[in-house]
Amino acid sequence: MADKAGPHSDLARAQTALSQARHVACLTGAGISAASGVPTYRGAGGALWDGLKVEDWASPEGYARQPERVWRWYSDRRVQLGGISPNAGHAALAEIERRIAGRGGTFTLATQNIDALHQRAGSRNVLELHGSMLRIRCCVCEHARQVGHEPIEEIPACPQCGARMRPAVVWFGEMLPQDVWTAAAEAAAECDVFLTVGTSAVVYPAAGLVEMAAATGGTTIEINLEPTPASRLVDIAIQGKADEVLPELVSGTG
Ligand code: BJW
Ligand code: ZN
Repeated sequence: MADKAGPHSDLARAQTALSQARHVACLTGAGISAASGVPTYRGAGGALWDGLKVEDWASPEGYARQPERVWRWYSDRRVQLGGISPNAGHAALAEIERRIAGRGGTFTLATQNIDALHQRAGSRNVLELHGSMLRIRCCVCEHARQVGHEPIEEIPACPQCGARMRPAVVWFGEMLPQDVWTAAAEAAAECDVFLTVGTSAVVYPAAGLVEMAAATGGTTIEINLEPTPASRLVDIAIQGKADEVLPELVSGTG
């Protein structure tokens, strides 16, 4: 749990930095959704699906090899997502955005998560670095559409070109959406405070956002259950659960 002992604790320093900040950027990962019941990929509480690592499934090669199995995996996850809710960590980030926007600043939330829980908690300026489980797109042409939480048993064919549809997420070896990445990189480079929350900080280019923020002089704060490669880069590393630490951070922030 975070050291809450006094005015010089990590939490107090983070609260002070956030109170004074005008431009705040945040990177989130699977750990922020853990308290909602979404399994993480790695680290404490990390999950394997059917005994396989995420790298085995989440790639264009994995989909080409076993399309039905990978499609079903995403369909099951989408259905599960319909039964869960954002947690206090998501709510706290939405509250930070309201406060910063209320005093004329900017808050940019770059998330690696594909679960749309930040938007459901009320966050507005969300950049989905790795896409969304609630969208599917054609493997060949530009066609894409939103989907809900109902199961889709069969892989649909693209209504425009007939090719196979796929989840509109970013798999290993694929580029992030260019406009989304550019906006996230700019926010990281220009912010006064950068928060990295619940990410193992091993998947690039997203993990590079912490390095960008650290290099340009903003105060960098990590919130994670355990140390990560980002821990040695940041000014303040708070060990604890995102759904507990973030509300505490907000409660002491103007
Ligand atoms: C809590 C908590 C609580 C728990 N409170 N904390 C070397 C070799 C091979 C490849 C590469 C390489 N170097 C770089 C690459 C490229 C690769 C990469 O980074 N690989 C590394 C694994 C080595 N990156 C890519 O391929 C990316 N594209 C790219 O680089 O394009 C350029 C390029 C193109 C062609 C060739 C080469 C380069 C794309 C990456 C796409 C990642 N996609 C996934 C799957 C999404 C779809 C799906 O979910 O199905 O995105 S992988 C998976 O990892 C998912 C996540 O967004 C991502 C990051 O994970 P995250 O969010 O950090 O979660 P975890 O589980 O790792 O960590 C959770 C953390 O929370 C832990 O630290 C816990 O302790 C903590 N925690 N509970 C607070 N309650
Ligand atoms: Zn198509």
